[in-house]
Amino acid sequence: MTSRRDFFRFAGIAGGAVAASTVSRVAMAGLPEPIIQSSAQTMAPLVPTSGRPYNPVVTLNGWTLPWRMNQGVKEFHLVAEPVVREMAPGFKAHLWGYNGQSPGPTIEVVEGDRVRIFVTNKLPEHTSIHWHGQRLPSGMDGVAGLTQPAIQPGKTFVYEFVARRPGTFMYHPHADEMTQMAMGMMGFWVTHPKSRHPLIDEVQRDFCFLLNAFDIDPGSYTPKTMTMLDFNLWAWNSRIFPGIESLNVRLNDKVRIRIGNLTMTNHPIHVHGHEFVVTGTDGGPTPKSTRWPEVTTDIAVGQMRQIEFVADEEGDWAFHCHKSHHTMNAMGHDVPNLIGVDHRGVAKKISSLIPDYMVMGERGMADMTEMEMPIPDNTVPMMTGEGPFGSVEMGGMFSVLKVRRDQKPGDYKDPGWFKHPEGTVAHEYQGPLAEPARSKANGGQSMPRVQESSKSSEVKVRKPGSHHDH
Ligand SMILES: [Cu+2]
Repeated sequence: MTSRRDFFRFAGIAGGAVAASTVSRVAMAGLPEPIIQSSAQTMAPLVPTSGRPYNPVVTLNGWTLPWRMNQGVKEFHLVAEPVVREMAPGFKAHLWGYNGQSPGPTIEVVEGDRVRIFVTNKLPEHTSIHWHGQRLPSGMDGVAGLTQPAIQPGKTFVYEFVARRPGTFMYHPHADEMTQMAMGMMGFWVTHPKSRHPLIDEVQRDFCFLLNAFDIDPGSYTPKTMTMLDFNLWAWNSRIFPGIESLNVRLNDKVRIRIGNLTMTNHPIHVHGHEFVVTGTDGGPTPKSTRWPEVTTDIAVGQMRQIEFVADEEGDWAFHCHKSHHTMNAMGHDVPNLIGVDHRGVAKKISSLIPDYMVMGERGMADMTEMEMPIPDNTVPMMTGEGPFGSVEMGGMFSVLKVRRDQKPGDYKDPGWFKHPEGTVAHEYQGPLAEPARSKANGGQSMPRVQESSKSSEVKVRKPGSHHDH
C-alpha cells in the first residue's frame, strides 16, 4: 500500500487506495517482489501498459496481480500465506490465501503470452497450485505427488507455460485440498483473446468473482475445515452481504460476469430485470447456437459460467444465489418452525428464569432483523443490509446490479440508491375497498366426490427440526 508502480495505472475505486507496492531495483534483478493487498475493496481495473493491450476485468471485492515483463515473459509472484480477510464490516476471518487476501489476486494475460509464476509457500504445511482449465505441459499442472513434489513451507517453486487458449480459469491448491480450499485458497485467471474472436464479444463492463463457502461458528475466526455440506457462510470472493460491493454499470452497457464455483454445492445465480446468455464455460466460449436467454444459471461444483447481457433497464436490481439459505449469514440451523405458535405467557415465565431469553420466529424470521438481539463479537447478523426502504433481510451470496443513465463510461464507483421515477414504486393502497365478486363454483374438481368426509380437517405443517443439505 505505498506508491504506484510506474508501469501500472492502479487505483482503488473506493477511497483511492493504491495496491501496488514499490519494486526495488534489487528485487527486479531476482524474483518479482510480491505485491501484497491489504484492502478487501473492489479495485479499479488494472489497465495494461506493457505487453499486448486488452480490456481488463474488475474483480468483485478483489484485485488483479501486477506483473513484470522479463525478456518477453510475464512474471508474477504469488505468496501462499495465512491472511485476515474482512468478510463483511465488523467480521474478520482468519483464512489462508495469496498475497494478503482470500481469494488471491486475479491473473490476467493475453492468449499466446508466455507466463512465469513464482509461488512462495508461507503456510505451515506444503501446498501446490493447479491451473484449472488450462492447456499446459503435464508437469505444470500442479497436482502434488502426481506431477510435481509438493512445495514445502519456506520454498518457492516456478511454473511456466504459454496461455494457449482464451477464456476464464481458476487456480487453487492440489495438495491437502480439502483443508486449503476450505480455508479460502483460490483465485481467478482470465486469458484475453489476442485479436477479435468470433465468439468473444467486446463488452463495456467485465466482472469476475468466485463462489466460496465457509463454516465459521458465530464469535470465532477460523473456518472448520472438515465440514462437507453444512456451511454457514456463503460467500462471493470471501465476502458476504452486506459486505459484497454492488456491480455498477452504465445504461446500455454490454456486461460480462464471470463466476467460478469452488464450493461443495451448486449455486443457481439469478439476476433481476434482465435476461442473459451463457457465453462461456471453463472449456472456452460457447458456440452461438447453444445460447438461449435465461435469468438464472446453475453453476455446478468446479464449474465456471460466463454470462452476458445488455444492461438496458435502469434501477437497482438484486443479483444473488437463488438457494434461499445461501442468502443468509451464520445462524443456528436446528430451529423448528414456530410460525403461528403463540408464545404469550410462555416467554414471560421463561424470562423470569433466564433474563436474556427471547422468542424467535412466531411471525416468520423477519423480526430477526429488527430485534436488538445481542450477537457475539466478530459476527454479522443472519439477515441484514439497510436499503433505501428498510432492511433488505439478506446475507451471504447477494449483491445489487446498479444500472444508471449517468454512470460515466469506465467508472465503476457506487452511484448510491436509484432515484425511481414518480409513480413507479410499489406502495400501500389507500383507496376504497369494494366488496369483491366471488365465484360460486363448487371447487375445481372435474367430478363431484362420492364420499364426503364428516368434518373438515386441517394439516398442520411443521418443518423437521434440522436439515443437513443445502
Ligand atoms: Cu448458492
